[in-house]
Amino acid sequence: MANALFDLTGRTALVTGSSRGLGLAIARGLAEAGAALVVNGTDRGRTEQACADLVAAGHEARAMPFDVTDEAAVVAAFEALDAEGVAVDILVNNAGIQYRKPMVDLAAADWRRVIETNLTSAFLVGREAARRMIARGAGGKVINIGSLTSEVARATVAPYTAAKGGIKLLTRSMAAEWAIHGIQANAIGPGYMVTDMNQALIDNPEFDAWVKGRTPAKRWGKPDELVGTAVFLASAASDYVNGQIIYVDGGMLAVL
Ligand code: GCO
Repeated sequence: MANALFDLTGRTALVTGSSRGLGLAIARGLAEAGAALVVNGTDRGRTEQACADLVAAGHEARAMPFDVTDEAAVVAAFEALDAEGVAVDILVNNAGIQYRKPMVDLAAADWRRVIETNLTSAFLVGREAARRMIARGAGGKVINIGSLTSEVARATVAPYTAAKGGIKLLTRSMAAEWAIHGIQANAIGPGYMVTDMNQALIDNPEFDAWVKGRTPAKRWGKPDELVGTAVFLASAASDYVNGQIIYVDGGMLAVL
């Protein structure tokens, strides 16, 4: 019974930004739970390599490189999947960038770039996926990737924080509109994870010490530690869970 509840066999998952980092770890975990994967990234070579690695590991996967901030590219990608008969049952809106600068020094163009990549893309891709999930009448799963900054702010990452705060309430908006169609929209809030995006922080002795001191687990998280929550939210085990954000943060948000 337990295995069937978490079994993704026969489902297809699109994970945006899955050519590396958290997205790739989540894509690999969903594949290991039985899902067929649509791997996405802006870099064609890296996306195709990540896809090839999944196939070499015995999983079903296809590469679909497109810019999640480009509405026309998003629509075209879903139309290409339609043409191939590929129905996205599980969408993970993971694509995101970081840009660290005090707001007084921040260019409007950089603000917009982060908001577009980290928040607007989740709307654009979510809209296309939900249109098709609703038309099919078979429900679906949307998992948005938030952050500790969906709840609290840190200086010098304002656009990222505003976007991730928006992800939390966009998730609830998706739940409000799509739950009636059997679509469960939820979010995952990773803590400080070991990723390329955070390498500069990891390499900073003061910041590294702060993360380890501030986190009850006294360590950075590993991308694979998001897989269990992702499989739960992608599976039948979460069919009555909607509009929630689950923090995988070693306890950082739970304590002062
Ligand atoms: C930063 C980090 C954070 C983490 C993560 C925490 O500059 O503080 O990049 O944003 O990546 O989002 O949940």
